[in-house]
Amino acid sequence: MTQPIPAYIGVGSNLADPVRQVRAALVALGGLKQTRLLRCSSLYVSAPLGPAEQPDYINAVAAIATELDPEALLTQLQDLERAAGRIRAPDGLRWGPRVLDLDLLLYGMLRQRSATLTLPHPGIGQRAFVLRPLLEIAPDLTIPGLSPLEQLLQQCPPPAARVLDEDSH
Ligand code: A4P
Ligand code: MG
Repeated sequence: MTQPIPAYIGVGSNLADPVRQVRAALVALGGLKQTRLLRCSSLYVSAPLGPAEQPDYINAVAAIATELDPEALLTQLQDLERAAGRIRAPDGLRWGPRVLDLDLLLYGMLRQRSATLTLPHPGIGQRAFVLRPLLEIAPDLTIPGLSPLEQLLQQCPPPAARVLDEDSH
């Protein structure tokens, strides 16, 4: 019996009713095999990072405890993306619009760089739409190799991220 590892998943969507997509993805994370959902952040709204002519994003972060190894977890996340209708074109626009994006932000304290998986996720330290929800659910979290969350957020370039007013949805 392997020891469950705490991991953090970044959830993002800017197509096909993004609020619904993100909520459904958070539920789906709770259904992954050998995995327990520990915490979910609020939903956050931000302007797109990357090409500007696409809708705003809804983002959230989930904390899980998993017995899956990192590669198996990534495969499960990609299965959920596919199930949500995401089509990953081989020549797809970098940072283009998507129905659902699930990034493995952190897997315990693991640091690795392989063809398929970089940990911590390379964007984690410069994205308010990741740092704000992380700070909400895990304020004391240490990201291997990086400054404390609060400090990263203070130095973070645009786009800014704000909590979604859930009453309006
Ligand atoms: N990969 C390597 N490491 C990881 C990891 N830690 N987690 C590989 C997930 N995937 C990882 O990802 C491309 C490849 O990265 C995968 O095959 C996997 O093996 P992808 O999801 O197919 O492509 P992508 O998401 O389009 O590319 P990229 O560069 O990962 O984009 P990001 O970093 O996910 O950014 N603006 C706002 N406001 N909010 C957003 O959420 N998201 C993006 C996408 C752009 N702009 C955004 C947002
Ligand atoms: Mg991605």
